[in-house]
Amino acid sequence: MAVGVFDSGLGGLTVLGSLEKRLPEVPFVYFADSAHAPYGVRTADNIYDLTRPAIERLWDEGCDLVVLACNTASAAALRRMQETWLPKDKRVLGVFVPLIEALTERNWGDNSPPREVAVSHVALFATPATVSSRAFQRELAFRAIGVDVEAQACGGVVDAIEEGDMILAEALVRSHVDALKRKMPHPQAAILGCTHYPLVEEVFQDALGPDVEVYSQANLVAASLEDYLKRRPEMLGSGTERKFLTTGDPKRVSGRATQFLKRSITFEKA
Ligand code: DGN
Repeated sequence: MAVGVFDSGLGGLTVLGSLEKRLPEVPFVYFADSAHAPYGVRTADNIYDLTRPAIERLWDEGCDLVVLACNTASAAALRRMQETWLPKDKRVLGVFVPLIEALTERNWGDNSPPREVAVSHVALFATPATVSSRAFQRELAFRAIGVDVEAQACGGVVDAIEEGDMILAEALVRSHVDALKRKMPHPQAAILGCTHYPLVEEVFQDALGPDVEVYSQANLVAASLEDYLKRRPEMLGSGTERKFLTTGDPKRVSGRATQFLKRSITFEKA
């Protein structure tokens, strides 16, 4: 049984890269809904309607466990799926809870530094759909009481990355960080709430300055999946199978993916 990894496009590859490092003996099937990317400007209903068939396609590949390596889909569709649709023998995990847990642990965990240095001003960077869903802010308010969150919807960044236009992506990141700083001049931490953003993490860090702790998802999600699989060994397959599916043009998507993961990746038509 392979683990399915889903994103609207290439961003989930940042999560897949960390999953492969941490769980090299687990087979993975990656699904990129490139024909419909970006999801960040779509309505919640539309995102739900697109995410469902993608998950079903991963079930057809034998993936009873699917990681939604997409904050936009996790924010817009995951809870509704879990409440109304998912059969008992299937699991779909989202990506933002591990991040929020890391922040909560940082402030209140056993190994955390003393409370005086707790992080209380947090910047959240995510797609317009994730920001307007308020899913992050809701989870943070619920788990990390006393943390002040300022969200910045980063329009255009995912599109620029999908197009491979890293100069535009960098310029957009800098302007979104400036916009955030006008609302919250001194954030102590920043959450990169989109799986595409680790591809421009250095730009975020540079624009925010060295004193801001940047929380990026890929490693946190991989650690959380490893933990989950230890508790649910029946969901753990073995083998090193890697399969890459896309609803877009496989040749074009393979080219971009190869560039991002820095190894040869071949996508097939989903
Ligand atoms: N990587 C997706 C996320 O984490 O939200 C981007 C979604 C999109 O298509 N804009």
